[in-house]
Amino acid sequence: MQSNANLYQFLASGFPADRSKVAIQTPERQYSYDDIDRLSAQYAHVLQALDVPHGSRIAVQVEKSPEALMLYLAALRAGLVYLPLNTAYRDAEVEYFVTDAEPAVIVCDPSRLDGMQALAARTGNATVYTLDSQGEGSLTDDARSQATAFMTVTSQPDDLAAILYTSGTTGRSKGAMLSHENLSSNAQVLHEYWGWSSDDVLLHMLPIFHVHGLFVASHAALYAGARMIWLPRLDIDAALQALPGSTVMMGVPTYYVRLLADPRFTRDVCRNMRLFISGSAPLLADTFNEFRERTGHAILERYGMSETIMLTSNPYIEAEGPRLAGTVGRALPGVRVRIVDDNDTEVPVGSIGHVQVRGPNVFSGYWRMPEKTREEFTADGWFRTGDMGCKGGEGVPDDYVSIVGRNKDLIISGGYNVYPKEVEMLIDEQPGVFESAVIGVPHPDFGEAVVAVVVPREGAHVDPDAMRDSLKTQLANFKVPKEIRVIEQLPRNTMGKVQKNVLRETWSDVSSAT
Ligand code: MCA
Ligand code: AMP
Repeated sequence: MQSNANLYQFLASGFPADRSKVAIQTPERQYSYDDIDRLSAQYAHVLQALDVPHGSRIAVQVEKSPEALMLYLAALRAGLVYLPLNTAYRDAEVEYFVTDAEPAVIVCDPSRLDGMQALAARTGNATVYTLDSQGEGSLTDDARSQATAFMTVTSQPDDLAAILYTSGTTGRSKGAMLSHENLSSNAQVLHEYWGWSSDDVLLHMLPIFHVHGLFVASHAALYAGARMIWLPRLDIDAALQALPGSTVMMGVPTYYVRLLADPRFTRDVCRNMRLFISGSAPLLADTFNEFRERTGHAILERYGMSETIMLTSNPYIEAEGPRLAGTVGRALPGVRVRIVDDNDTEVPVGSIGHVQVRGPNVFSGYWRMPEKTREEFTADGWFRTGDMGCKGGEGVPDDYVSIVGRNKDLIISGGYNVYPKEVEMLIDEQPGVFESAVIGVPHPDFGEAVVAVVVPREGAHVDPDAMRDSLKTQLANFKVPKEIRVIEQLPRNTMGKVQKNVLRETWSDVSSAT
């Protein structure tokens, strides 16, 4: 018999023998592993009935719900390529993704149906369904009458499972193409490395339109046959209630900062926890230390990207080494990480250089961007992450990686990526603007906050409040600058390049007030 590399098949191989076991528990109801199998089958039938070619894309912009997860699993089962979209994206942003990916199916919140149907008609006539935060909508309506068994289609290891858009330095988003094998190999490695078992209870509060919440968290729990306590978003009151019954939590650093800010978050609340994992942005040593003092737990920091899923992790098992603040640990089994100079030559331990990686988890390229793909891989097949890092260093084992900066102009705010170029291009189109620079400055809650520095045209007046209001209609809210400062000219070096480091130093305290 031909073996099936379909990611759903892989995940389902970890489902518990007793399928009546609870897989997902929300404040309102619970879903067993049987429910997962049956509901994803029903959605898969709806998708299959559309009779679109294997590998067609399905773009999904919906609120987090268990049904949204079933839809993702259904897309895998039906052989479609899943394209999750942040619910904060505005129409103009969504239009770009839909135009670029040409999905055959779009699923959106009912509130966006009219706009999405018009967009579908303009860009190629995708079939549009709705799914709301309660799991209701036209998709579920159609699914109800479908059979509850579905023969998952056969996929090859290299077949695409998902495309994740990650913004580009030119302001144009790139779709990272992830295969069934990229995702299943990483899930398998994390399962073993982080010691997952069917006894685990994962507190799942992350959004499911990014790698962290969708792939790292959900895959780990499903493949372990574990239970997920499923909250629609980070909610500290709900988290404090759920933590005593949980064993694992994942979050971006802001999640840990907010937990620590609440005096009710105590060692006792964490009494059944075995693991807190942080990623997507740097975890401050202060947060790591305060967390350990308060709870007795050393947060495990790991590092990854949309293009690669997870790359490195601090050790889970104490005997394998300490969890060190400021480092992202060792390359995961099967993953290779090297630190190189500008000529792609490896630098000595302790020296800073470009982080390059390879492994079965690394994507095959950017959707319809062969040139960009070639640029981002070295001749000998290593992927250029755009991060700067080093191995080892003072008091750090030689094989631990630390991320010390970025070669790409990128701001990470509350775990969301903001590419300054995209925001600058929009600001520069605003009335009265001559030029602008967008920078990230330290922020106590979001890690970094977006700040714009704007130079008006001669004689023109720029109103920062009006500009923010205008930007809010075109950009996802987390990309809108928290502060807009008007200045006479941007600092430039002798080559004429804007000195963002100078701007960052000048404006580093502006966001403390926001
Ligand atoms: C919300 N706001 C933000 C952010 N989120 N501003 C900056 N950065 C943010 N991340 C703004 C809104 O615009 C709004 O402002 C105000 O904050 C309140 O919005 P609200 O929705 O209530 O915020 P929240 O619910 O408190 O959300 C904050 C959050 C959320 C919980 C930190 O952003 C979040 O869940 N982040 C996780 C992101 C994530 O999953 N990243 C993983 C990427 P206004 O009122 O002015 O509109 S995967 C990845 O990076 C890689 C591969 C990896 O390694 O994992
Ligand atoms: P994304 O485009 O969402 O895939 O973001 C990937 C980027 O997030 C990486 O290239 C890093 O710059 C950053 N990142 C992820 N995890 C960490 C971490 N633990 N520490 C520092 N940066 C991180």
